[in-house]
Amino acid sequence: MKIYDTPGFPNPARIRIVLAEKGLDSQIEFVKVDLFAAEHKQDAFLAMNPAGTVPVLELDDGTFISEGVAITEYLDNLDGNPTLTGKTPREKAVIHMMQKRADDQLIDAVGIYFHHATPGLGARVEAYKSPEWAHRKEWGERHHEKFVRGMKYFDSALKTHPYVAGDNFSMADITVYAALMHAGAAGIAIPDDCSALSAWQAKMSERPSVKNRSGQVMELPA
Ligand SMILES: N[C@@H](CCC(=O)N[C@@H](CS)C(=O)NCC(=O)O)C(=O)O
Repeated sequence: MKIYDTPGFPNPARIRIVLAEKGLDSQIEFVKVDLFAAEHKQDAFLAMNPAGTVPVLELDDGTFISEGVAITEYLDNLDGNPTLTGKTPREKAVIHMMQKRADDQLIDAVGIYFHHATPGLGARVEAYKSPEWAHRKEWGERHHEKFVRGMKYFDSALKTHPYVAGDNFSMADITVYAALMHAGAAGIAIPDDCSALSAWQAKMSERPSVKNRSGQVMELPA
């Protein structure tokens, strides 16, 4: 199997954490995609993922799978013992519900803020912002507000149970963690009153699948 991704970026980080959780790292060949050079917007990449985003998983039979949830479902079920996406109908439903909230309120929101209200990946990749920059910036700022509301929601959820989807670690935790990682790189901090979210983030940082990613930090153009 191959993963096309960019080390240090938040959505690729989700899958790298999944691979570590499942002990699958050694079965993967990583192919680096240069986001700053807009490699993900070229025809060769768009043929693998028309959305033009990383990560993409390529199976040995040539099938391309994009979208973090789909890739996670595939990798988690390979060994017949899903530990991240739920075993029972109830577990699966709750994990997917929280995952969707984490996507919508956090990781997608911070991404929209980053791409529309900040220089994002730089002029070459973000050229589509022009000439409506002011309008798009407001759109981005609204998603900053949405992201902050999302952090408060997840803080309240984590006040009543240890992990995002309940008593067990799941892909929803990985998504929230990656979203906070992106927020940190974009200059958004966890609000002081979100103590449960901060404590959970500190606990997540100590998890081997997360901790061992040292050196993979999102680097933005100066
Ligand atoms: N919903 C997608 C989101 C992927 C995504 O937005 N990836 C970012 C990197 S963290 C990307 O490729 N951004 C480049 C761009 O939007 O131009 C997923 O789950 O994989």
